[in-house]
Amino acid sequence: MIIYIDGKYLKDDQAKISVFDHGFLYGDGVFEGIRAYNGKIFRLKEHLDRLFDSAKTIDLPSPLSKEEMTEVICEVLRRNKLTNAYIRPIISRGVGDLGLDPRKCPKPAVIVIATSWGAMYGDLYEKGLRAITVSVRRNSADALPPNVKSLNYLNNILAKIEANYKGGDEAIFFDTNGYISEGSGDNLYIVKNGEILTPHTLNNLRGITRMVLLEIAKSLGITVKEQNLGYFDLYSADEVICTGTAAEVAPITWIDGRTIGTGKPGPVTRQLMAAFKTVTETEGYSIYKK
Ligand code: PXG
Repeated sequence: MIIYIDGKYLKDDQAKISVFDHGFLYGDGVFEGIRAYNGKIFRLKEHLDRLFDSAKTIDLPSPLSKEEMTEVICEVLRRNKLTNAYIRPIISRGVGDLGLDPRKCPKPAVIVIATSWGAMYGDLYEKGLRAITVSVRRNSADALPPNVKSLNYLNNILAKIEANYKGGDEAIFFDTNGYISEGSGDNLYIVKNGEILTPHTLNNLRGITRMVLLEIAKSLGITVKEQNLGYFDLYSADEVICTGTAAEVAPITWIDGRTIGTGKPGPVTRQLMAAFKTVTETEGYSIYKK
């Protein structure tokens, strides 16, 4: 595997960062998770926009422009001969001292890893996922905004740990006000009476897959409402869906012991899954065209 680090394309056993890198010491940095399908990178512009917006929010200047980052990502994919891939660009604060002051880190680091990765949930796209609402709350927007895709994912990892030991495939977060926020690595939707209801995006990550799902719903003539949602909406939903670059579009059919709807992926979910597949198969930024 070939990995990009700060201007060099290195074999994975050579690709190393310093123990003084603040991405490692403090989770001080940002990242993206992007997929490529059939030699085309899906929604690359949107992912790079979010990466740079996350970096801006934590006052981290990117050593590469978006154009340069695009070229590096394509080069990593080409060097690894990948056509279907999961791509992980990272901008870290870089090497500093043991203090947390970012002014001691003169040179942010850029890393790009790419690997082949198929469907995340295997047969659960047919069976549906079991989800657990977790007691840990999503980081509040006035502390570390969930909109920042930062290298500090401990909040999400705590949720995943809780879902794991309670026997869930995925966690469902509430925010500190008791409103539904998102999954540990995906956005959430409820289908009720043929309409899609989904939380506003102040208490979750502004998912690129979410953006695509809402576009698809619009094109299919399905009404989407962005609103606050609670336990009641979740348990009494006809269908529950989660979306993310890793998860893609996946049905949730069981939450905290309640069967959701019929207990099988519902008609709206199936329609959206099929339409999403078509979109990922048709559009994207060509890796190999030059
Ligand atoms: N919320 C959170 C907290 C995420 O991390 C999403 C929503 C969905 O966003 P996109 O833009 O991908 O539709 C994410 C992204 C994993 C994994 O291994 C998942 C993500 C990122 C990195 C790893 O499960 N999801």
